[in-house]
Amino acid sequence: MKRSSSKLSIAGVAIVCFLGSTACADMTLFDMEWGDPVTWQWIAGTPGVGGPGTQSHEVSSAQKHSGDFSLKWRYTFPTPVGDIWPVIEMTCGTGLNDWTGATGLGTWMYFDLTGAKTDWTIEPVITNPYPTITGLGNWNSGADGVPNNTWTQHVWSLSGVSPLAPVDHIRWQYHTGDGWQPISKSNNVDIYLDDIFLAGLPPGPPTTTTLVLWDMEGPDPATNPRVAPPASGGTVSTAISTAHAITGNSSLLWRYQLPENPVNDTWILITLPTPTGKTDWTGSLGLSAWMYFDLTGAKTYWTIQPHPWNGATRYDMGNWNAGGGGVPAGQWIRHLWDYSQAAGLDLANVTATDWDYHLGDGWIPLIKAGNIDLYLDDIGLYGLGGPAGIGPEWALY
Ligand SMILES: [Ca+2]
Ligand SMILES: [Ca+2]
Repeated sequence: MKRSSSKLSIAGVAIVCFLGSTACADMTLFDMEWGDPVTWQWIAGTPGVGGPGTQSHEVSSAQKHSGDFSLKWRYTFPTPVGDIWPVIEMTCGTGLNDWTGATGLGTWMYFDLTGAKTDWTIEPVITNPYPTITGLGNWNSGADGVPNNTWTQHVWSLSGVSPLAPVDHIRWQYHTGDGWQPISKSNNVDIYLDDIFLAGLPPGPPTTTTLVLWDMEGPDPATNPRVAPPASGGTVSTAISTAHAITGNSSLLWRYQLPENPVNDTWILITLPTPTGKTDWTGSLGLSAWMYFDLTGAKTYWTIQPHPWNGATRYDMGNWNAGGGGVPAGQWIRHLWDYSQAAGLDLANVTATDWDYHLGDGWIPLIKAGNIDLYLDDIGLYGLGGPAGIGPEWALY
C-alpha cells in the first residue's frame, strides 16, 4: 500500500496562540487538516472482560478544535465491560524533529465517553535515536476534574528531556477504567486529538531540512547485497518495487529469502554508493531513512545500522533496534542517526553507505519460512541549511 501523499507544506503550518500568551510562541505540529499522520496499534489490554475490543482511527469532521477536522481514535467494546484496564497506543511522526528550545509538548483532546463512567489518562512518550524513550508523565482527567465531551488542552513539560533534536516519534498512550471507575457502556469510546503543538518555540518555519540522496525512483542503487557469515544461508536480493513507497511511486525492496524454518540470528547488508556530486555531506547532522518491514508471519527483533565510507574506512553510526523500541512491522517508520558515533568520519567525501540489517539478533529467532522484505525510501541527510528546492523536513509527512 502506498503511503498517502498527505504533506504539510509551509503554507499549511499553523501558529497557534493561546489566551494569556504575550507572544505567539507555540508551533502546531499536526492540525489534522491535511491527512492522517498516525499509525496505531494495541500495546496491551485486559482480556477476559468482554474481550479486548478493537480500535480504529480516521480523520473526522465530527469534532474539531481547529479547522474542519481532527484525528478520531475509536475504541470499540464488544460488550459492556466492568473494570477493564486497556492501554491503547498510537504512534505518529514528529512533524518537526528539532524541538530545541521548546518547553513543552501539548495537545487538544476531546473524549466522547457518552454513556460511560470512567476516568482516563493520557501520556505522550517521545523517542530519539538509538533509541532513547522518554515518558512525559500521565495526565489523569479524573484527578484534574476535567469533564468529558469538551475540548481540553494539556501541555507536558519538556524540562530535563534531552536530547530534543532529533525526536523522531511520539507515542500516545491512553488508559481508561484504571481501577477507579469501570467502563459501563458497550460500543464505542471516541477520542479526538487536534492541534498537537510545541510550546515555547519562537514563531516561524523551521530551518531543518532533509536532502534526499536516494528516492528509489530510478534504477536500483544497491550493490553487493550479501549474507555475511556465519549466517544460516539463504539469498539476498534488491529491486525497485512499487508495492510500498513513502514518496513517489517506488522504494527499494531488500528481500531476504530464508533457507529454512526457523533461522536463528543472522545479518545481511547492502551497499548504497553515494550519488555522484553529493559526496560532500558537510553541514548535515545525520542520516534519515524511511523503512517498511514486512515481517508478516515472522516473530523477530531486528536492528538496522548505517556505515558511511570514506577512503577505505567504514564508520559506525550505531544500531537502531526496532524490537527494543517497540516499533511494529507493517508500517513506514522513519529513523534518524546522527554522526556522534561515527568519530573521525570526513563528511567532505562520503562515497558509500553500508546498511547492516540484523534479524533475530540472538533474542527471538525467526519462525517463518519464505521471504523477509525490507523496503527503504527517501534516505537522505537531515539538518542541512535548506538548499533551494529541498522541502522542509516535515513535508515528508
Ligand atoms: Ca484541526
Ligand atoms: Ca520513492
